[in-house]
Amino acid sequence: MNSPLVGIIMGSDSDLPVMNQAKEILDSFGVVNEITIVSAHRTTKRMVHYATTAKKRGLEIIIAGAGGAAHLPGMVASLTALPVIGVPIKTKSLDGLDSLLSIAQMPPGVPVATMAINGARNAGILACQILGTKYSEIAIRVEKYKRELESGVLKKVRKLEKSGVGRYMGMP
Ligand code: RP5
Repeated sequence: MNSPLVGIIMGSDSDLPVMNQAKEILDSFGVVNEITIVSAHRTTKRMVHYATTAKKRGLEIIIAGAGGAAHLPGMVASLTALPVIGVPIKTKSLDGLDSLLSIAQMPPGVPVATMAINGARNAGILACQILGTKYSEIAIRVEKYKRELESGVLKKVRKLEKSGVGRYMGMP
């Protein structure tokens, strides 16, 4: 079996329903990945070990999701030269704005490519786009995905223009 190219990590198992969307995208693009829990605050030594050994283990991109005081993506980015894609997880108290700002507002020199709140699906797609610059077979799958997105919308355009708003929306 090929070793994983993308590592998906998250601060808690409560992040899993969102972060699994990144895995689903990577699986559908045929990108070998691994997924696990690494908490910046509760398992700090594990985080340091994961980030500092990631490249040696063959990972090329890390997708990191966290909520609240979401330090995982930034701290991992500080420990590795691999690109880190951050996913702010929606929180109960502040709707994920806390997570978004914690991940996006990185100091100069330590970037994290920050997705939208709960944007794990886009994290998976962005990882494939980055890998596509090196692996042509992944780039071809990304291009096909984009064409499918376009044709899905164009189908709706034709239906809307043909049927009008009322019928399109199923109004009586
Ligand atoms: C963060 O705290 C995790 O990423 C999670 O989003 C949040 C809450 O964690 P749990 O209390 O659900 O384990 O570290």
